[in-house]
Amino acid sequence: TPTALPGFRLWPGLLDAAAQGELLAQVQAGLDAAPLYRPTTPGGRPFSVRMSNFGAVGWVSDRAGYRYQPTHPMTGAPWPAIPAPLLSLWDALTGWPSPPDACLVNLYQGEAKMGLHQDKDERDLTAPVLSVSLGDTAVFRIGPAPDETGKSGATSTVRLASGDVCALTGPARLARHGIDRLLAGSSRLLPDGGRINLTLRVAG
Ligand code: MD3
Ligand code: FE
Repeated sequence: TPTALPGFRLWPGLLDAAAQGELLAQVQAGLDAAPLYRPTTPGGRPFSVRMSNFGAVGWVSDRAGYRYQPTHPMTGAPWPAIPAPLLSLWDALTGWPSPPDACLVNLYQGEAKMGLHQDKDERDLTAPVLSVSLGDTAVFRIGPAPDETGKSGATSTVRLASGDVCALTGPARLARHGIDRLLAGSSRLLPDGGRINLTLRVAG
């Protein structure tokens, strides 16, 4: 189980309904300036998740590969600022000495999912990642990083509900993880249903 995965910490329901609503309003305002779009893999396949970013740099994927860049790939504009409540959470929960410079926004609707992967595109892989979930509950899958021989350990699942916050530090930072599916209709936070995940990183 993930409790046996050192460096994975989960705070279930850390954000109450009021805090979720305030954060969502700030996220929606940011998305007005930096619209969600559907990236493609380097191989040209569209993601089922729609994405945008806040912060000095944002994670993008296209035929040229995965990278962090300072502008929105469709509008060319700089990404909006990271909402203040997220920066406060980062300080309170991670204790990391520098602030995050990237906040990836993932929107899951319907059958959207994210395959097992590792996050390796950030400059400093010792810095934590902090994730905040809003909307429908997701089935999150996580397992240890592959060992020296390339062998991967068993994965297990954890439900991530609206208002849950999790941190990935130390050995969990390179864990394999993904989103299997949503539990449709489990939250009424998003007007059109679905789930928004916000991940804070030190990327640049
Ligand atoms: C474990 N997002 O954006 S959040 C991603 O729900 C990503 O949208 C998922 O995987 C989502 O890269 C999972 C929880 C999470 C985020 C980052 C991690 C778990 C992580 C980085 C390393 C290990
Ligand atoms: Fe990830």
